[in-house]
Amino acid sequence: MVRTTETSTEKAAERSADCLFCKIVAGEISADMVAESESAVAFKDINPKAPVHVLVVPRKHHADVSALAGASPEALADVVALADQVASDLADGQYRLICNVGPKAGQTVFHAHAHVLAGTQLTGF
Ligand code: D5M
Repeated sequence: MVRTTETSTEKAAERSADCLFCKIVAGEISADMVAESESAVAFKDINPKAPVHVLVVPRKHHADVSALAGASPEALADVVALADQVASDLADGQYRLICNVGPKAGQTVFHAHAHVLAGTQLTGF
């Protein structure tokens, strides 16, 4: 099926009021930006767990990566591609990619994001 118009789900996903990462994407709250693409931005985590700890965030609002995957697999692929680029630019291209989905997984910010951890020998899981 050829889609010629945005679905209502996609329109609703543009932005969510009071979402911290929507405000960072919009430039209303500052962050240490390291990379960007058409559909995603990457900035340093405020509470780093590794020498390189970057969050890759889709520009459009989705509550978590599960919602992002359902609404826009292409945007999820863009998040992974930007994470890969960040790991090559800021480290040696070896990295761990973590997506927390839901409070039980430790998600605290309910705008989809991927943690890129790199720059050291990572242990544990
Ligand atoms: O990860 C949410 C992450 O978001 C957590 O590691 C802290 C980070 N965070 C929170 N506020 C900021 C700002 N203002 N800048 C950069 N990073 C931030 P989660 O997977 O939801 O637990």
